Amino acid sequence: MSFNQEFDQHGVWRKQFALRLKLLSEWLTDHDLMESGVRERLDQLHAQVKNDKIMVAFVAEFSRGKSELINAVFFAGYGRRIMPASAGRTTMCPTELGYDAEVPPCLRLLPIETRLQPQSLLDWRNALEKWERVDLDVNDPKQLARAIQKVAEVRRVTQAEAAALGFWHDEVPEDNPLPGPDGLIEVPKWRHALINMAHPLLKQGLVILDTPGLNAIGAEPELTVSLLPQAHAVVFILAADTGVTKSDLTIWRQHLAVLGEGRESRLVVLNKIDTMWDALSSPEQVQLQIASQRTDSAEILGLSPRQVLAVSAQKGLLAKVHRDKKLLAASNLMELETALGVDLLGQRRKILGAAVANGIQALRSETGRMVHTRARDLVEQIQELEGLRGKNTGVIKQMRLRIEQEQADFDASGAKIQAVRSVHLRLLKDLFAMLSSSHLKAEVATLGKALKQPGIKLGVRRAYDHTFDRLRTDMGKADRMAGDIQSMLEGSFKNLNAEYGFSLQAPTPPRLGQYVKDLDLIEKSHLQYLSLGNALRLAQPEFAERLARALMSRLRVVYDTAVNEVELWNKSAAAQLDAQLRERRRNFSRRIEAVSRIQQAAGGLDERIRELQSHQAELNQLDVKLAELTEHLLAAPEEEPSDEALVA
Ligand SMILES: Nc1nc2c(ncn2[C@@H]2O[C@H](COP(=O)(O)OP(=O)(O)OP(=O)(O)O)[C@@H](O)[C@H]2O)c(=O)[nH]1
Ligand SMILES: [Mg+2]
Repeated sequence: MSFNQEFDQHGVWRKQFALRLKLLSEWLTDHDLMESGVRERLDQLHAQVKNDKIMVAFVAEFSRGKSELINAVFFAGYGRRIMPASAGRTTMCPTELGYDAEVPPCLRLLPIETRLQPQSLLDWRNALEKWERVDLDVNDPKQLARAIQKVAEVRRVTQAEAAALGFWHDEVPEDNPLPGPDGLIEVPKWRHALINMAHPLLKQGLVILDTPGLNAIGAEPELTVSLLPQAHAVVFILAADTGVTKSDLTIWRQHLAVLGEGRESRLVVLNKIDTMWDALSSPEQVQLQIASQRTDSAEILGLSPRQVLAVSAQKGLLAKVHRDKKLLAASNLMELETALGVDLLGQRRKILGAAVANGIQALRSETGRMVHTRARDLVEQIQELEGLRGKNTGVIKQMRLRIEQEQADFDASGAKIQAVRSVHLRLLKDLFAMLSSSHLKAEVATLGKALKQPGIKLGVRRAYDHTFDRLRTDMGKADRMAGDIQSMLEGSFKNLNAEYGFSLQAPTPPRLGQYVKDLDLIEKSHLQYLSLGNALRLAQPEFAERLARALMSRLRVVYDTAVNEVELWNKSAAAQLDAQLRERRRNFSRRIEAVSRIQQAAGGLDERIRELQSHQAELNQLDVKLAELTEHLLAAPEEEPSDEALVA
């Protein structure tokens, strides 16, 4: 299956999931099952599936064909090049293509001069109105391509300006760009570009990241440090005519080799195989040559030849535009699309599917618990009323008094339940403090100071190691704290269940230990900037400052995610207590009401029992329906009867 098809299917599933979730929530509301914990869970599931983005980044030395490959895979439908692709350096700034329904189609550009200001790229993303904006007409491919051409714009500046912007380093002359005859230096005009357009794949949550040849942007740590590690897949591109050059290898080692150890998938593409199509050689000879380039490249990168896909982006684009099947087959582009579709999307779907299945499981048990509480209350009420058959008014009055006494006792013991809640909150406060941004800031402060010291930064590496060790230790501590809270919840819930016949169950605790792995990954991906080879660059205050900021924003994401997880756990526990209290109170008033009706009318007893029995039958059906609706949520889109049929 091609990437496009696979992605479409993923999109269909997500759309149907949202619809099914909506039906389920309506059904829950109709049947009075929409407690706050349940609502919370539903909202979370909805957001999880709706906001799921898949980022594919294209990375390579300049002119290897990143932009051309993006054109061929994603934009051939426009019948022309959309991303500028030409000889020499073309894409000058990282360019992100995605879709946000809230804004009209447009291209947003962040001027390169913003590098002189302290804000991080993440800060700028939260102030999109400050970016330069160009409206896009997606129905006019020519206008579209012309507008996007802007990502190739450059400015000419003095050497001093170039240095301030991070494009000139006196200490590493071999990396510096060549000045023009007038001594001026060409630098990108923009720091970052965001394209918002309603392309079908982007609409379904695909985000494409085109990058400039990495040598040109090595000075922007935020790309390599925060954007690339966040990508779900990175496509690394080589050119068949050059093989693996020294600079290809540098990029691979510095930016991609480390990524593979994370969750992301990597794909290596040997592009421009058409340059080896030689009329004087037989097709077999050409194939052999391509195969040997593949083997050589794979060997240098330390991969198996299977992991290197040989394609021609340019011929693939041409073939798609002209609907030339033979050329398309020769370009091998579809094989790459399959790899992207199966590996990347398949994996992503599995991860999302598993996360969603967990959420649904929790939802099912939370609502199931409510249904069971009600069922048990009904059984007890029926028994209570059965016991009244043939009894005189005195006994009935007695019973009413007893229920009222029980109710009063229960209200009085509210303090006990309150006590559980307050112990829980107190423990949580410590845990939240451990994960707070002020705590994180304090932990990172020493490292920040080491990075800010002027000149060559001695001791940075040590501060770095220590900081990460401490963060890991603290995260481990937080994990144990969460474990303690969970034990406390389990214990008190058990007591309350025994004492009041509740069916409380401690919710699944957050697994904070898993964030230690994220910390490891962040540590590893920044390490290269602290190497001896980078000491001179690190000596520059702007670079060190940017590095510190990029590091902090990555760490913050980890901590924010952890806090969210703890919050959800807390809310689920609190909501359960609330729900059980409410159900119990409702139960008392129902019992009292039943007895008063019987007191008023002699025949009321049988009638009331029959009423309760029919409630019982309804409740059973409710349970069956609930199982059906939740199971249905996870079903693949094609294997289902129409949704209307299910909400009868
Ligand atoms: N013959 C041939 N040329 C290709 C192929 N793919 C790309 N090119 C050409 O190579 C040149 C560079 O392609 P781009 O897509 O601009 O390369 P890039 O990697 O995006 O380069 P930068 O944006 O500068 O980082 C262009 O002239 C493309 O037309 C291919 O498969 N075969
Ligand atoms: Mg490009």
